[in-house]
Amino acid sequence: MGESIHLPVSCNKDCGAGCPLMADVVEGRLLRIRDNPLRATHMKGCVRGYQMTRVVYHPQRLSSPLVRSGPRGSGKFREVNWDEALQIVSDGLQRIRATWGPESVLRLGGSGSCRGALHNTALLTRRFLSRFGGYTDITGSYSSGAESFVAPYLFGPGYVRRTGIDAATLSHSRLIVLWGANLADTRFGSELAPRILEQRRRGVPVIAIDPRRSRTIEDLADRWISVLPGTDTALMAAVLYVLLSDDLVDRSFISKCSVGFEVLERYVRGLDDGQPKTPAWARGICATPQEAIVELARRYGRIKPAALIPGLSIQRTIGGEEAIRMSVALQLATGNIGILGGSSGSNVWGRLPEPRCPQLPVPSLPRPAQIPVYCWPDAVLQGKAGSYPTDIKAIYSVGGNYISTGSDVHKNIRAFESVELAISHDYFLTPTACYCDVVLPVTTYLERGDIVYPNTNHLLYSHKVIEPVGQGRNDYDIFCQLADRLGFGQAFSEGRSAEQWLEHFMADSEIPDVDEFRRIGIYTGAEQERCGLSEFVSDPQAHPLDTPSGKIEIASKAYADLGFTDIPSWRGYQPTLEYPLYLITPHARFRINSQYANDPWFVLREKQRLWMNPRDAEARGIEDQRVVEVESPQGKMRIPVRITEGIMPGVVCLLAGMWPRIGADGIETAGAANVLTSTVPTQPSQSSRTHSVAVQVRPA
Ligand SMILES: Nc1nc2c(c(=O)[nH]1)N[C@H]1C(S)=C(S)[C@@H](COP(=O)(O)OP(=O)(O)OC[C@H]3O[C@@H](n4cnc5c(=O)[nH]c(N)nc54)[C@H](O)[C@@H]3O)O[C@H]1N2
Ligand SMILES: Nc1nc2c(c(=O)[nH]1)N[C@H]1C(S)=C(S)[C@@H](COP(=O)(O)OP(=O)(O)OC[C@H]3O[C@@H](n4cnc5c(=O)[nH]c(N)nc54)[C@H](O)[C@@H]3O)O[C@H]1N2
Ligand SMILES: [Mo]
Repeated sequence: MGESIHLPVSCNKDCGAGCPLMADVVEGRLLRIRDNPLRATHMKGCVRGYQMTRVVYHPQRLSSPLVRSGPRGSGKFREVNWDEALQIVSDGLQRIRATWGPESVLRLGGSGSCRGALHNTALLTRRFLSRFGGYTDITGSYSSGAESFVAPYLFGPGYVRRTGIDAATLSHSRLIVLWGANLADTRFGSELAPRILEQRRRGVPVIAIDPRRSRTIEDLADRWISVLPGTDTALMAAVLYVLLSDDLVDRSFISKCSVGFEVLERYVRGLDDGQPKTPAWARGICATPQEAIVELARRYGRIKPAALIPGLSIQRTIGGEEAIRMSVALQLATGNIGILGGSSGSNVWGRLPEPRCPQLPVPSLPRPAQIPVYCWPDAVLQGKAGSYPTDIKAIYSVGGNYISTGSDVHKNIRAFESVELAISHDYFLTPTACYCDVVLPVTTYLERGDIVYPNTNHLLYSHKVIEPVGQGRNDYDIFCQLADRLGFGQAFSEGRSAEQWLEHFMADSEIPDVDEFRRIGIYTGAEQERCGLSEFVSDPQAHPLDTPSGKIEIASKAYADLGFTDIPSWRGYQPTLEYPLYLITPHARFRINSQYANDPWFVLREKQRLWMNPRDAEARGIEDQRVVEVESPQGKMRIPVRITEGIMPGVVCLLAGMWPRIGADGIETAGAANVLTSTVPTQPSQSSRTHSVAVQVRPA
């Protein structure tokens, strides 16, 4: 037996988890990833972390820099050495800057490595392009664009460090409502699902509201309430109607902590529009049975404290802004904000401050031009003529696979085809990399050290446990080498190696014993039961919010000035006669966005199928496992169907993240959901609406 080492690591991925893991390495080869034995008992990793060995030693992993040798998208590349690749990139960038100005370079990506202090794909690219002289950046997020947009109107700009809960506080909850949250799969921290399961075992009711029977409903919840996608605001309004009629609202809490509730009450009672938002009204919109709405409202109104945890799904819909605002109104009406076991704000991402430890700084100047991420292909294709701030001539994509993960794959491809230069850093030749001119192979998190922020009151240390595979280099080192060639090497690196940056961050952190931190891999902040807004709720006068009123703004004048109602109100999205089915595209258990979609081990565990209710299948003469044609205004797909009662009638489901495979006839056959989705965003946030898609399905 050769030398064997065991070192703490942490996935640097976008499931909000940042799990404390342990890597077992023998003779320089990664053998296994398991939970860090020194973690707190409720922290648990998942299959995507444990199986990372498959990614590290994947037969398709890029081993050398690539330069395109055929048409974009053909997948034809020649291998070149690093010197040549870096020279081509720096010459290309210089030419673009000289001809069109630096802002003609668009930064894309960011989800690849997103929790690290240094090896953070978004921060590194921003820092590099700032030093380059400027660029066009993407703003908002695919994940939570609508939620982040409305939160300041509700809680003030300071919401970022004020709202949110620690998973441990759920041990005080006597009811848990998972509203469009599939935490068994999507996680949002290593502790949330284990904590909910523990409560469930103690007899705490767990209700899940979802158009489909997700794994959360199988494993964590004891009650499934179905709802048509994008109609949660109407369902919530009806819950509020029952709370008001049964006198289950906490009037003194409401007046102490908020403004505008009386305007919302008029809306819910239908005093101005003549339409009370009754369960019968909601059933007509949501297809949720009336009894289920009444039962939900009575349980939520009577059992205290109750944690209502919205998933991000409810806001990736047309009108998703209002679903988030209405979910805050429900938490407020029942007095569940700012109390242990309740919920505090309306997000599953922990937003309370992490322990202090700096990360790679991004210069504030020059300020990049900005485009909403959800509309990036429109900005590329239309430029200034389409009222976007810049004309894009080059794309620099680091840690993203936006041809697959952006909505409207066909449009994304046209956008990449339209630019003069496209560069990608990745460890696979993704569909996006296939449309680039130069692809630079990078390391995975196991091949470099980093500090990871898990979005809880912890910091994690992730060691470099193996040498880079093939010729892979760290994004940081690639940018240093490019910056040297472009003449701003010192400004980019400040003379520090990657290791020296980490030491610099830790020296400036609250971690008392850095050696201990590296050894254990976990630093635990003192308070593990933090509850956002608790100070405010205990004394709103002494601890006002930074909203105009100092309180939670259920009616917001500033929001109304955008051309929408001051209170949350239902504005819906409904399928058409031509495209009569709602399509949802949730996140897959065995993928993280589009990652792992190129490995049969993961793909075979969750075969890509179109979920369809027997009623819809029968109406179309479709049999189980048969190939069907799915069509939206954006594209067509052929895919086998899975007929199941696990999805409600009128709705079909395709898990997100497959890499598109488009035939000569233009039809997609891998089940890549985004050939069907549209880049027309939800407003006013200009954000993602990947759960508001209308399609038709026929036998193929
Ligand atoms: N395993 C895994 N975990 C992940 C990710 C991943 O790809 N894989 N991605 C990570 C990222 S980047 C993000 S942003 C988050 C995403 O987190 P979420 O947005 O919360 O995840 P989704 O899977 O889109 O949706 C959650 C559940 O809501 C249901 N749903 C869909 N539409 C609606 C609706 O209109 N109303 C209601 N009530 N329910 C609806 C879906 O069926 C699903 O079961 O997950 C993170 N975690
Ligand atoms: N239909 C539909 N589409 C969706 C969603 C949906 O729910 N439905 N969800 C949306 C959401 S919430 C999100 S966040 C986006 C995510 O979309 P993306 O940001 O494109 O995320 P990933 O697919 O995870 O792609 C990350 C890429 O980075 C690479 N990578 C990983 N680590 C590193 C690294 O250290 N360095 C470099 N250079 N590369 C690295 C991976 O190999 C992978 O190719 O997708 C969105 N797309
Ligand atoms: Mo996301």
